[in-house]
Amino acid sequence: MIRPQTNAHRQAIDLSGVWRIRFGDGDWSSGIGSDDHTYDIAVPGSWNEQLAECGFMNHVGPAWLETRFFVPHGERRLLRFGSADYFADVWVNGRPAGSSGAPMLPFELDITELAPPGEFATLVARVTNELPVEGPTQRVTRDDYLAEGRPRDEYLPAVRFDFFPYGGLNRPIHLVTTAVSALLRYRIETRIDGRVAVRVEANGGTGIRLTVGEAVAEGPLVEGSAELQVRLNDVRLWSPQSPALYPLAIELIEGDRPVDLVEQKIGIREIRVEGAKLLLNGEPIELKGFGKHEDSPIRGRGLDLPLLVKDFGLLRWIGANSVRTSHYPYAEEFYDFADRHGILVIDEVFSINLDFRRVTDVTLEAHKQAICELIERDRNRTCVIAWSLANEPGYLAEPEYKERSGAYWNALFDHARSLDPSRPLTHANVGYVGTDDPAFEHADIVTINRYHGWYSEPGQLDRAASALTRDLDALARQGKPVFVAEFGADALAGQHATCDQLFTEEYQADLIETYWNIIHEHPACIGGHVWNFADFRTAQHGRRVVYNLKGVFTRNRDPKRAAWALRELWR
Ligand code: BDP
Repeated sequence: MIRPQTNAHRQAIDLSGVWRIRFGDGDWSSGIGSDDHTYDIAVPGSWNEQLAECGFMNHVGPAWLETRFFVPHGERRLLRFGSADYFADVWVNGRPAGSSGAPMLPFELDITELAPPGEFATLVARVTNELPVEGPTQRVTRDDYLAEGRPRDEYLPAVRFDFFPYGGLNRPIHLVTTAVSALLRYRIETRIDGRVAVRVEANGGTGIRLTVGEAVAEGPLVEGSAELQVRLNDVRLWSPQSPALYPLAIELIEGDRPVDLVEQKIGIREIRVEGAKLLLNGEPIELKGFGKHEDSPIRGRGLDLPLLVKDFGLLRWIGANSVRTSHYPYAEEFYDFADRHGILVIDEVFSINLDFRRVTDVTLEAHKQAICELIERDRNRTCVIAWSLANEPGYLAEPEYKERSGAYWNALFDHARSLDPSRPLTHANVGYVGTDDPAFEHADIVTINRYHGWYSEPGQLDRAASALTRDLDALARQGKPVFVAEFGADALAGQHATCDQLFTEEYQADLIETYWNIIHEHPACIGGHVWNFADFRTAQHGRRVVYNLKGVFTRNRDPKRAAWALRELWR
């Protein structure tokens, strides 16, 4: 799948705007009507906060979204969704156009036959934010909570994770036109000696011209694919200090004229694990940064470009060099910023808190599919330095996790490695599972999330520090790099105390500083990510005051005391 773009050969029309929405289980595939049950909805944007006053804040289930668009001329006409949260079926002019794939990832539908050029067409998408029971992130219902005997753990909306299950079309949707002869996909490999190899697949055409910076190569297409290589002279390597990017262009040639073109920017860098070190361009690198969320007031998970500008400015201000896309693939625009700003990304698949009592073969297949689609989307990204295959599986400390997950991880890590042997693999381990997590055996980087000093040893930083050191020492015996992907404390901005007190700005800053000093000094530790960059909305629950307040910035991006402390530590 090619990222939507406009040039002499292809056109991408952004369908963002005000659409109409209707909630419910009926069939509105040929049009949602215009009665009192339809509402305005801005796309991209989640329906929850936008339509809270109409009663849809906590809506989990289907919604029907509709827009009308003008269909320009172009031999092939495609609809390209950045994502649909979490699943969508689409109709154009009342006829089925297709469905989404793995949640939080793009999908493309060929609507050439459904939408004649020179006319308006109607698009209806049935979007649901309901998860399947057997998915890599599993559905939970109120009844499940009760059956599990944990009524105090009930969340509204019901979820197995600690962020809001926003629904809707949260990323841009494009109408793309191309010629019938068109580029279909490409795979870039770079080497720090300046070699850039590209494998291209195309429909039609006779040859490919590859241009990277000043270097050009041409080659024939054989059975729809071609492999080309160029070599850059005096290559400037990409790194957080100097995120040099080269323009890369792939042209599809038919006879002697170009019929398609795709362009992107690419950096030249190498990422490698050696012993307990993570090497970027051959030098050890310490990861300093955050787990984030796609979350902002009113938009929910909807793409918000001003927020991206602000967040990347704040990452620089605070001295961070990396982010994990906790707990799902982010919008492609995020990776554009990361490539340009030199932010290293641990790219996480949408698999959170897998409960192994409910894992089946269907779960494994869906998990593999999600990894496949994630790697397909992001493999050409310079910023992506590792794949995270799951967050906190076995989080209920269910005995089934240790008994049954070995074979699951074996299959999953093998699968990811076969798709991309060039990047390290990891997963984020939960404290309840402990340091003998069966997934560690397969991971290249041993990653942990730890809340000593918060959920355990509350308010006791000395005990928290000893517990963290014990964990790191135990993990270091594996001889692999150890990474702390989450640590942190909630702080209500403006809450203060003179002694160690949960929820105060002082305690959050002190805890983060205590952890950072241990992480920074530990020989096996390659760095840490504070949980979280900013406060974020989560489902209603007795342990949360509207938001998860572990942000070092508020949801509106004002700094808490911890932000200043980190700036001091990191810059
Ligand atoms: C971790 C989860 C993260 C939560 C965090 C917390 O990975 O999603 O938000 O705990 O409790 O276990 O704040």
